[in-house]
Amino acid sequence: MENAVDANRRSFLKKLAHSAIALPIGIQFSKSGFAGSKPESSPPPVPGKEDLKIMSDRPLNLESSQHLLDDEITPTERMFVRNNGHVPSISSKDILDWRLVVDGEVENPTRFSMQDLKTKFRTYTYQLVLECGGNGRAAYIPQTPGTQWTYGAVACPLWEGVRLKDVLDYVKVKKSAVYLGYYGHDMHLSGDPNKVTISRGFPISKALDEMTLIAFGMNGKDLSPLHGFPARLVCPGYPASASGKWLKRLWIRDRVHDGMKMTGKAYRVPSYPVPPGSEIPDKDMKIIEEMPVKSLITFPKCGAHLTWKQNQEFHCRGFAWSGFGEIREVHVSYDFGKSWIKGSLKKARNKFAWQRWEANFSFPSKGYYEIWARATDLTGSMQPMLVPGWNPEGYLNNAMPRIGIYADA
Ligand SMILES: Nc1nc2c(c(=O)[nH]1)N[C@H]1C(S)=C(S)[C@@H](COP(=O)(O)O)O[C@H]1N2
Ligand SMILES: [Mo]
Repeated sequence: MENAVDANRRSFLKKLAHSAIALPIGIQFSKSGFAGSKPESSPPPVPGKEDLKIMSDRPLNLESSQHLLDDEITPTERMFVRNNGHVPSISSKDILDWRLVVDGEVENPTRFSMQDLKTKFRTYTYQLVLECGGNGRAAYIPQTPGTQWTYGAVACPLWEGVRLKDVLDYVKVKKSAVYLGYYGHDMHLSGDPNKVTISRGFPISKALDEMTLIAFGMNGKDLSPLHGFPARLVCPGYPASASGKWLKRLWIRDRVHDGMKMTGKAYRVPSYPVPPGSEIPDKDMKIIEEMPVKSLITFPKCGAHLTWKQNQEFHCRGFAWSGFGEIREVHVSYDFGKSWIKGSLKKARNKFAWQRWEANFSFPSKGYYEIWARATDLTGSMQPMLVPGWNPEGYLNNAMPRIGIYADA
């Protein structure tokens, strides 16, 4: 007869079996290392984001997961949330008073109302990937500080807004302009109104790129309060930290912006490979710009049970993207990389949108399989099988995604 200890042990071993695919790359589980305060015993789900995992509640950070990201266009309910401070309370009543200041190295510093943005400039709608620079951080060994994201800090919704370039042309950027820095309305976690939560930016050349937007809409609606209402930057291809939310000011600088979280270890990586766990002198750190090639397996769901028959075709699919442009090919393996099947790949809706990949294959026998996917972009850069170069804050993990499934006879 089985006693309680045996039963416990059995369930422990069962859990371990599930985690076997997870642990080497830290995929499903993350135990510690939250950037913010850990939620105390399962906090209530966040309205409109019920399916997402609460990674911390102060600041509020919500993670999606591979199978939830199966839509071509990510629904707002399934888009991750990453905050560094408190979500400001700006409602549609405040929109008449809201202004966006654009100043610094420009001929005509201007305060734009929402009406100005919408009437002075043409509106564009693009589907653009937004991925947190720390997506996949949970897999780094030794563990690094920050939210322990696994796969789900990425999304590809539709963004509606004006080109930042058109706004900058209007205010006439001076020759001395080097960089753009943003400021938002969110309050520092300490509650001190004089402290800046985050103020990042990007080179002026990226600001003048025709795909960089000041967005006021997402998926056909006004931006939601969590995603930056009334206006945010969308700087595609760069870590999402460049895409400032709840905008209040865009400051054109004559030097590399040195705002909050632009310096030190924040969103910076060593400029040469370093051994795991090392200390890197500040002068050897560089700002992350283009995000590396990456993919997701969005179907089937990790852990799914499928019915196996001889020669039966199985279907799997996902998305692939790269900050360097188009994806060239995606391959899939179910035998730990011994053999690879080339998937089919759709064109992107526009530059910097993710691309759908699909693959069909049959398993040689019933059993448990790990499915891996690997994307290669047009520059020839391919996703590594294992976690790439360690860095102090655990950015840029673009290792191949993996899921485990059961093919049951
Ligand atoms: N004002 C402001 N903008 C911000 C942040 C923030 O904390 N405050 N977080 C940044 C980071 S680190 C990320 S990953 C993205 C997340 O965007 P999302 O919450 O809409 O998914 O917003 C960026 N823009
Ligand atoms: Mo981020």
